[in-house]
Amino acid sequence: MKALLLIDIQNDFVPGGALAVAGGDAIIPLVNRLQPHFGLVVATQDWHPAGHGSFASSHPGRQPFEQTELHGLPQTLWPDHCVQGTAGADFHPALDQHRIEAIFRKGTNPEIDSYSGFFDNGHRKSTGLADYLRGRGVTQVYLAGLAADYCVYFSAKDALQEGFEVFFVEDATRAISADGYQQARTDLLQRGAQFVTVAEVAQ
Ligand code: VGL
Ligand code: ZN
Repeated sequence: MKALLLIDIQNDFVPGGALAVAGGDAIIPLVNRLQPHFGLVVATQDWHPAGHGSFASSHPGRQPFEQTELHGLPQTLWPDHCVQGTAGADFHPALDQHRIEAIFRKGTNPEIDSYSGFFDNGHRKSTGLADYLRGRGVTQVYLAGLAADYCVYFSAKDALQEGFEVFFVEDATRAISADGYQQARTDLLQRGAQFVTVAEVAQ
């Protein structure tokens, strides 16, 4: 059984949003085309409280995209984004939501960031996504969404570690940094992920 994981397709990650990924809105028609080809569609949602520790605004004198440490973990500082209950945290209005059976929220703990849909960045707390997928008989996980070099990448890595066969739907993602994405891609290939296109999946 194969599942489609839609990672963080939220207003703040598309052009006009607080942490816009270039071309992020271009994936939405592709993602909608993919959905009917899966027995299960699950979404994740970046869902930060105001004042989250990953926000540059929580660290006086620091700017977005600088590197720092947050409670012992390396942390990129981000613009305020995906604040719980704001329009920026909503799914993009063009995303077809009627097949999404479950939504896993992450990033709620102000003291730790959470890129993966499975675990926080310290691998301390599980969201329950892996057990949910296993409970539904899923063995193959296809990933699409934003951003390719952060939340999609970390979700793919955890999916592999959890024993799923992983397919990265490359044209249904966009990256924050092209260099970062090349490193992520190389790492995922070494770990055994497969890279596929929408046309290959939706036929
Ligand atoms: C993301 C940075 C911070 C993502 C979330 O969804 O890729 N990136 N929070
Ligand atoms: Zn975030």
